[in-house]
Amino acid sequence: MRGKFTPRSFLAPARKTPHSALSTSIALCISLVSPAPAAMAAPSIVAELSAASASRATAVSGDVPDPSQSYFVPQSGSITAPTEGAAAIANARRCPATGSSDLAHEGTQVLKLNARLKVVVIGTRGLPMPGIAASDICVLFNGGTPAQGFTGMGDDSIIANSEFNPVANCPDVRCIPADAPTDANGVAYITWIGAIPGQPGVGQYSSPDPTRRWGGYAGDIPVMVLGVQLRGKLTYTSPLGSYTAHVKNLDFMGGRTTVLNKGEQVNSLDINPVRAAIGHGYEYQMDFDNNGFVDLTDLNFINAHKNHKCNSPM
Ligand SMILES: [Ca+2]
Ligand SMILES: [Ca+2]
Repeated sequence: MRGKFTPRSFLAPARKTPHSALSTSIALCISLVSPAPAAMAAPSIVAELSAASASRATAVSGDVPDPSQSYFVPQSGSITAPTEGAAAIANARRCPATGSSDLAHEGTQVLKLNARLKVVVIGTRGLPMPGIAASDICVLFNGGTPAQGFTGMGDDSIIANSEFNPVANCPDVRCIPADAPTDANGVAYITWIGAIPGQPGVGQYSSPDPTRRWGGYAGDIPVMVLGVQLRGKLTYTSPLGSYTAHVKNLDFMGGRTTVLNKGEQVNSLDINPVRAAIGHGYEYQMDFDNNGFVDLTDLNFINAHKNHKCNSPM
């Protein structure tokens, strides 16, 4: 579909159930490395972490994040004059190889121009919440699919696990944390490729974090702060709920069953649907440059990453 964007474009469907339970004072932000996937769903563990988050929120600011005032926005470019909205989303695209193994493509093709989320945390008293630890601010993955035994409050179609993708040595990712704690204005950044230490919102392209590789596409990845799920805005002036957190991925097919070593790689299963979409119905997740239609530019882009996986190219 050629033409203008609508907010609906940024609310791409996610293959998961609603996270209604998260709107209470809730849960957690689990840093990396899960135990056995199913263990994440154990009620006792969730309850324990929930209490820890709430306690920490109170200790930090005497308040908890208010999801009706807090929000996140897709950005790219500089911190002082950021790009937001559709143009920023165009930079939030990745290959599962992105990391130190694929320097040639970083910054120019994938997760480029400091593609990030800006997170603004306002407490229930209406005041910014400074000093929230980076690890308490998470883009949350379960790590795999329910069919693979992964459950929890994170996204359930992102593939980010070594258990089912051992040959390519794919990392176990559960939380993409903020670059730094919230500042005096309650602002933090989640730079998708990882940030330069001491420079939140500025991508670390020279030595990207190899533990941030993942496969699969999801249109609505939970963004959690101290256990509270926030909603997104397309730009800072847009209404709450006008954007859902997502990163387009050249690997969007495969790896969601229990068959080993099928995930987090770009091959014909991903490329053929892009070719087939040209001239047909619009497929948002295949519109890698986010210009409103799928064409040869998108096909050439994915073709250039054929056979890339977590550990290749080296
Ligand atoms: Ca794939
Ligand atoms: Ca396109």
